[in-house]
Amino acid sequence: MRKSCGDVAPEGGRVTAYVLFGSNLGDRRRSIEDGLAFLERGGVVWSARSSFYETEPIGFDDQPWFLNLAARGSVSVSPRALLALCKAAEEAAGRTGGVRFGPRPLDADILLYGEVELDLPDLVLPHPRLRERRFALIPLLEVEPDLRDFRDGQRYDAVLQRLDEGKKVAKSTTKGS
Ligand code: PH2
Ligand code: MG
Ligand code: MG
Repeated sequence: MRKSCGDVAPEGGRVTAYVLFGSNLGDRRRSIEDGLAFLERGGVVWSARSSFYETEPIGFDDQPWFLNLAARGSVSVSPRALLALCKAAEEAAGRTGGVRFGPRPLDADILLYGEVELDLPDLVLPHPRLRERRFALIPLLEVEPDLRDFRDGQRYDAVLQRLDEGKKVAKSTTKGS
């Protein structure tokens, strides 16, 4: 399914979407768990989630490390409605704007929404930086090892292997925040 309008909900069916959660302020694990639960209450049915990963910050170096986690869910709402849900989850976690790429208690980014391509001011799908970021590709591949970019058929694991972005990403071993 490829549509250019972010307002269209799947007709009668559901779409598989992948969401990346990130947090580098406060109780990071709690914020991500709460984010997952918030989207679930909004109708997302999660079917898989990755481990938590400790990840070196990108874009704005002088900030704490992130926890990142990717999850696969089935959704019945449009891309825009899913984005609104993600924003509401971020606000519920206490996020109030802040620096672009800077610290935040919760970030929930739609990586993929079925095979939809979108280029709206506030929502680009597939996520425009997915192929450049180890902190997104590694958790995504844990959930879906054989995933390919539907636009060119390239395997995301091959994209990851070629990437020399160099920032550290490691499975989190601690139970704390
Ligand atoms: N998110 C950003 C900017 N930088 N770095 C890491 N490691 N993980 C993130 O989720 C992240 C980031 C903007 O959303
Ligand atoms: Mg983000
Ligand atoms: Mg975001």
